[in-house]
Amino acid sequence: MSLKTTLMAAAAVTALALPAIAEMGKIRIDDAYARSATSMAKSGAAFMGIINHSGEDDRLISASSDAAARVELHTHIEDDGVMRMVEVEEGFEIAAGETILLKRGGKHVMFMGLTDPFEQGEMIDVTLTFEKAGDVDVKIPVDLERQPEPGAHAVHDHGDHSHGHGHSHGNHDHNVTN
Ligand SMILES: [Cu+2]
Repeated sequence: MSLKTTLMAAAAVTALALPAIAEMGKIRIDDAYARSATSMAKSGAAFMGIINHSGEDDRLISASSDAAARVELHTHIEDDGVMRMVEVEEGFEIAAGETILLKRGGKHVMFMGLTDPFEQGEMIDVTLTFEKAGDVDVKIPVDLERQPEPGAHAVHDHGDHSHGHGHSHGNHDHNVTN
């Protein structure tokens, strides 16, 4: 190859590569959806994949939305054999090039004090704030019909505890994510 064609080939590659880089955000949100347990629920949750395309480790540190009075980052922990959700104040770390999954029975974005009940097909505007990438605005569709992914700790769903044990279910609010 002559020097001239080499330079032209290099220029062509650069011209092709630049728009792709410009379009590719450092953070990509994949397959997001939001739900609440019932149409009367005062709280809901959102689930998604978060892909860190940047070359550096990042961290989702907070989320905000007009859809609820408070938006928190939560996960589930097992406490005495019972799954319980807790706020994760340090947020969710996403190593460079890695993907984390927010899913039923695990990490999630929690909406507390819904402005309006979630309605099927409605879009929720959410701002995810990352330590390095900054604010990422996402529109998250409400999907009340979606079933938990396989392996999403369905065994910890408390639905079948209501069969004849007669104990109180007063703290079942956390089931909203299951
Ligand atoms: Cu929660």
